[in-house]
Amino acid sequence: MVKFVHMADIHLGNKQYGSEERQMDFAQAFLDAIKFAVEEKVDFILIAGDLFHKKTEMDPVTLLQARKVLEIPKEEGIPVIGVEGNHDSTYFRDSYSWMDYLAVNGLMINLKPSFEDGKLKLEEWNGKSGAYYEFNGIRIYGMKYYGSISERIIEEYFAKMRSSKNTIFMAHIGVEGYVRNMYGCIPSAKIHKLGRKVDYIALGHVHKAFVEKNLVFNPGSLEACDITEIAYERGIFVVDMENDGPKATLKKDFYEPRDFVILKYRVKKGIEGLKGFLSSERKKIKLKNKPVIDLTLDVERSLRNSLEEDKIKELISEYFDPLLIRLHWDVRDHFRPTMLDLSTKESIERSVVEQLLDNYKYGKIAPEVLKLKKLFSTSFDLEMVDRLIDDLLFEREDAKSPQKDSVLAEELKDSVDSVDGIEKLDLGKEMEKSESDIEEEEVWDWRRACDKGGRPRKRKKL
Ligand SMILES: [Mn+2]
Repeated sequence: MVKFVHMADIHLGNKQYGSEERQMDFAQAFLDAIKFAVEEKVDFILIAGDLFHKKTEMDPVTLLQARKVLEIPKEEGIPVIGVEGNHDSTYFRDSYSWMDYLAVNGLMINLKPSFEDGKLKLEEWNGKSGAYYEFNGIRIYGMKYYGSISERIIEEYFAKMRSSKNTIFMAHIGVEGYVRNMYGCIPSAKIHKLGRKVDYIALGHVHKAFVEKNLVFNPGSLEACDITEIAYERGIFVVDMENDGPKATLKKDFYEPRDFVILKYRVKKGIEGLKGFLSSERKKIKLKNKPVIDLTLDVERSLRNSLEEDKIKELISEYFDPLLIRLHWDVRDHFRPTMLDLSTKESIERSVVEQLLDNYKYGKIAPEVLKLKKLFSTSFDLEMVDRLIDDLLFEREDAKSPQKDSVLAEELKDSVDSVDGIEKLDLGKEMEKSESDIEEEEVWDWRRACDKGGRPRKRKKL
């Protein structure tokens, strides 16, 4: 019998609200989860994506946190097997990720497929790369985040995976219906189809725990990455792989998550009323640690200026001893705004969005953003739209990085072209070369560290 722990969405390096303490929280949660797994004497640990919060800017503290924690299972000889999430890598381009870095340093196994002539290949982990890993007869397939083409890639996995007992499929992908933001999610049935070939589907991406038919398992994030996630159930799965299927338990008590208190107060007179409100709210809540206080003040414009933020924060501190305070103002006017007709509304919206994007030098994508906004305004949920826009900006920021030079061009082209159906990037000057000009050459090349299958690079003869 094999025993393992399945976790996901660690988000190391998430300096939430600019707070270093919050960054520590995320690392503490990871440390406690890993320590718990080691104490449980598991055979291996699965991390189903989003180990890190940011795919590019790595800071020394975050890297140290990852290394220090992963050294614990390494010393115990417990393999940590992961896949990259949308926060760990870009899916439209095959670049070296921080999880690759950890893999090269022997701290984890980072599973992903390779592509040859546009065909997906599932190869065994060779110490550097591979799409599956074998442990005592258990085979674990890993699929990194593929965004909008996930459904297609899953089909290819399905076609190529072995069909036998004791098979695990791990991927960073969401199942539709659990959270309002469906970005990166696919219909449940598409995932369940894999059940014909595998016994345990280890997912990550949706920050809320769920289980479907003792087959699909999603543990949720370790910490709340967003105020909307506070009420979600989350944890890590402890799983015994038995002959009649997996026996999984969602564990939550290995770690004490940060407390959040969300308050909304309508200011009627002045600060006096707020005192009473905070005092009575404080009595209602049991706190385990210094909380994040999120207070929205609903106030009429005429009263707004009489309220000083510092005073309010002082009051909150008195009652809650918070880690940090988030104040939001909901300022109302006496008069009702005139109703605008639809086209005026649209043009105002357009100029606001354009201006906003221009501030970040993203003016060019304003039409796309507006399109998205319009698309989603039909099933209207502003928060979901905003998160989508956020994701869009994130991808763009990544694409802007100055790596598109000639050295990487060839490699980039390989990886982009290999997955047909993805929009092809125009990489400019296609190098003219005949077969005879190219020879396989052993060169010391840092890129070989993550070269799939350790194939030698092809180099042009001088
Ligand atoms: Mn995540």
